[in-house]
Amino acid sequence: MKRYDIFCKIVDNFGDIGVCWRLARQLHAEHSITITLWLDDLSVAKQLIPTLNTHQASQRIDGITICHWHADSQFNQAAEVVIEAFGCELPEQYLALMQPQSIWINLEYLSAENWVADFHGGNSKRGELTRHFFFPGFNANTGGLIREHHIAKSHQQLAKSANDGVKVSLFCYPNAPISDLLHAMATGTQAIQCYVPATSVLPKVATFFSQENVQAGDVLTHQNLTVTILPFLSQADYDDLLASCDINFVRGEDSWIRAIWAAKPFIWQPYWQTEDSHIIKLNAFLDVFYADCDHSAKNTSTALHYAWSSATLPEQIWQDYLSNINTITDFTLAQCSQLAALPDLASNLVIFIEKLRTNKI
Ligand code: TRH
Repeated sequence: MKRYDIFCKIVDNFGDIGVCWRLARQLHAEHSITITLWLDDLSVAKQLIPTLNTHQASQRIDGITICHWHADSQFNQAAEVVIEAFGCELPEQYLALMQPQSIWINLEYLSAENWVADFHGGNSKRGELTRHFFFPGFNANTGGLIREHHIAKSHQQLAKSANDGVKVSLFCYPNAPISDLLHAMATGTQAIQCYVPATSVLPKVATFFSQENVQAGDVLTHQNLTVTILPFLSQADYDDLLASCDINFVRGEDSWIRAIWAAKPFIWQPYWQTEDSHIIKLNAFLDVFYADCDHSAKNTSTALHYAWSSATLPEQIWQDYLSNINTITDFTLAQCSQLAALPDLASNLVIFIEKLRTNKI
């Protein structure tokens, strides 16, 4: 059995663990690879993996060995393949155990920008070791997108809910114009059921409903809008929420990709970066994803994305989006199928590693 070690530092938010956990499970389940996932923050991870025991230094979940990685961690042996997630910096003692033939991969962040294809597969030397850069991306010249093999089929099987209004899930950074969106939903002509997993946006939701605070289990109504506060869900339950809603507000990296596979209209909020780098990422994605979309549906999707990444969201932009929702729904489904025809990230990674192992790159 092949063995990979994955190192994941939870910098902030949930994306680092979200991507690493998904990748670890897929490499194990679909490629029969023995995975040890080294995690520096078990309590954040527990929110996505509820069965995780935060007091245990090492444990096995879904066939993955999860180890707590901390400043005093001691390593006896390095795996043949080491995946460093998002430049998290491998421990010095572990690096010292690695050999020149060790396969060291740095898994990079996802972006739809053109430069990604040029940098994917590049490498740099560190002493005798070589660090290879593996970039996720939206075309065949990149590492691809994380997608489990069962995904498309399981979503096709989901029955469309009838007559209970437009179902929306809301996961975003607190700086999004949340009150504006809730206001637009409340005053629109269509009934909206909005599901909000408990994250840092709850104070904003509470303020909109003139409450001191809101919590999981609360159902709040204003005009045509009903908001249901959910607990923070396990990753599997969150995936199901995306698949069962009509429109998904997502953010960061992992929920963004997952919204694509849910094959429902979605609005992505990139993680805020200095010098408007996140807007460059947003532009690149909108250009790639909506390139072949009907003019009006494209304009309204683009307008909603830009407003959602700014301080204000004019009511009309949301109404225009809803007016185009059937076209956007059909288009998103078609895009999902097209992207799902490309090889997935885990398979690309395994092939890349095999080529390195046999000196074919
Ligand atoms: O949490 P994020 O904002 O993570 C981000 C990105 O990864 C970004 O690239 C990075 O720079 C920054 O963190 C530090 O969003 P993301 O990537 O969507 O990760 C959220 C994960 O949490 C995803 O795997 C889905 C999961 N999740 C649940 O498991 N349950 C929930 O209830 C919700 C709302 C999310």
